[in-house]
Amino acid sequence: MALRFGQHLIKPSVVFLKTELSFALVNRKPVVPGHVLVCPLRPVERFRDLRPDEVADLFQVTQRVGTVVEKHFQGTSLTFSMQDGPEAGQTVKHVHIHVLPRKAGDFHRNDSIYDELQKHDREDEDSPTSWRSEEEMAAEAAVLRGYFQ
Ligand code: AMW
Repeated sequence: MALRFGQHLIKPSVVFLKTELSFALVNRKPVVPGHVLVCPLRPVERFRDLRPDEVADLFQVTQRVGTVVEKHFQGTSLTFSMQDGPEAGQTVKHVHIHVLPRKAGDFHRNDSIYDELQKHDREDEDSPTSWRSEEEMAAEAAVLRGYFQ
C-alpha cells in the first residue's frame, strides 16, 4: 500500500523501514550518497503537531536509520536536519528528518550542506529529469531494508 508523504504518494518499493508510527524512504534527489528521510506515518505538517509517542518513534527510527546509512555509505559522521515550516525551507508539508552520512572533505565548507539542503529540491517539481529513477531508488531501498531484517 502506498504511503503518503505530503502531496506525494510513496511506493512501498522505496520505503526501507516501517514501524507502527513512522517510515523511512530513500530520496529522489540526495544531496550526498545515503541522504534519506524519516517521517511519521500520519501526514502532519509541523513538528509541534506530533503526539509524544510519534516523536519518540520518529527519533528512535532516525537513530536506527542513521546508524545504518553511516555504516553502509562509509560515513564517519551524520547530519540530521529538519526544516520545520516554509520559512525554514520546508517544501513537503509533512514532517521529515533528513539523515545524511558525512565524511571528511565532502563539502569544502562543512556547513555548505545546509545551503544544499535549502536549494536541492527548490525547482524540483518542474525538473523530474534531475530525479533518480524509480529503479535506482528501489534498488537502494532493497539494500537498506536488509539491515533491518
Ligand atoms: W524539505 O525541503 O521539505 O525539508 O525536503 C523534502 C525532501 O523530500 C527533499 O530532500 C526531496 O528531494 C525529497 N522528496 C520530495 N519528493 C520525494 C519523493 N516523491 N520521493 C522521495 N523523496 C522525495
